[in-house]
Amino acid sequence: MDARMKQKTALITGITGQDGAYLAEFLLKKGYIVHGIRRRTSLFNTHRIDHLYMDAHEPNARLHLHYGDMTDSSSLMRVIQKTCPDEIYNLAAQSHVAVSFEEPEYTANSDALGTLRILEAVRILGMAKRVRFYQASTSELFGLVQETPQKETTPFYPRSPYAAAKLYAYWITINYREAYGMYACNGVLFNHESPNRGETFVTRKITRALAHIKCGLQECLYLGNLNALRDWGHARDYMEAAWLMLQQESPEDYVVATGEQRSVREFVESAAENLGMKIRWSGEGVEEKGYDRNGNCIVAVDPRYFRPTEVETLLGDSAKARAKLGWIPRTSFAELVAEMVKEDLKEAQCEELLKPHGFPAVFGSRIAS
Ligand code: NDP
Ligand code: GDR
Repeated sequence: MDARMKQKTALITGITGQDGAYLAEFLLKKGYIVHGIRRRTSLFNTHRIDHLYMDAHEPNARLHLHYGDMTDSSSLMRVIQKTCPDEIYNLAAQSHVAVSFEEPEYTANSDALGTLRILEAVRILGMAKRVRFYQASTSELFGLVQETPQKETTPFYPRSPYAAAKLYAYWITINYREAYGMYACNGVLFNHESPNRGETFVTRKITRALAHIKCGLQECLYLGNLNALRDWGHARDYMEAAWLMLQQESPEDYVVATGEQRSVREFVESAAENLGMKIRWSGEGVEEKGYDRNGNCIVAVDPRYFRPTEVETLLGDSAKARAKLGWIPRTSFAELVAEMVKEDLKEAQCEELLKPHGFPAVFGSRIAS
């Protein structure tokens, strides 16, 4: 820890998710005491932060977990009161866009009202003037894009129940800033990935499936819209930007993006290349297929993964974050894909060794594909 810095306390909602794990690691390295809210699940959900955890009986333990849920005001109030944080990072959400069409009401409850519950708890507890609040806002707010590239002033046009819920969360954060003088910021983050990415998001689904195909554990990867364009960065880099937003003199909202755009198809090609596989495409639309050197179909379109309303293209302009926060994305697209493929190949190779001995899949679920 920087000796001049008073030891700070942070509370992270969504600490068991991709971003929560990177942020917890980052803050612990900076000397913070880190509290995280986890929800009760029937299976362990802490694998992303296990490496950071020390038994609470250890005198040096600085990571503490508390049960709570974004849909349960009293649990949020209790944890905030007990931990008395300097900074709150609100990362918890039903974060899957496609799933939000299946569970729109739950998504609104956890993502929109959940944000309100945290802000209101801070206000009721009389902490509005001392707590700094970060809201995990999203490029999905731009949806049907009105301007390219998208920046802080670009109008929003949400295209899913998830994005509509996040729009409420975005504005309620600004409202608490203006109404109660809270230090509250929106980080409008474009897609960010890592080997810790959930297995049903497209990048991880691709790297995981191609590694399985390489090891003879799977035959074909089924995807939806191959033409969707995204601005993909690394989660580790983006959590540094989230922290920087809470270290400024005054609270503001920032777009965080790489400024580079690629299609889902290009992501598949790049991942395949890392595995020494060359893909030859043939057909169009729902008939499009990707073949390996031996003529086996290893990628196919399945319309079940199409969304009722799609976000076709996103490309961010993070000039403000670069100028005011001094933030830059450190990881290139090629490095991101290589890191994800490397980790998924390791897992697939383990599974390849275990399978002949009758052991079931040890990493993730087959349903995730
Ligand atoms: P993940 O889906 O990996 O993690 C979501 C986290 O929220 C998990 O810890 C999950 O718990 C928790 N959670 C979900 N519902 C609840 C609930 N009702 N109560 C308490 N906790 C809950 O998402 P990411 O880490 O990728 O994203 C973090 C945040 O950033 C999300 O808000 C997301 O919407 C937003 N975002 C993400 C971007 C990205 O590209 N990754 C881009 C822009 C915004 P559990 O582990 O038990 O499931
Ligand atoms: P997104 O991420 O919707 O941008 O939301 P996702 O990886 O799910 O989709 C990106 C694009 O790929 C297309 N796609 C597929 N997507 C999935 N999941 N599965 C498929 O098989 C598939 N085939 C094609 C999608 O249609 C889409 O266009 C992520 C989440 O992390 C949000 O929480 C976050 O707010 C935004 O990024 C920024």
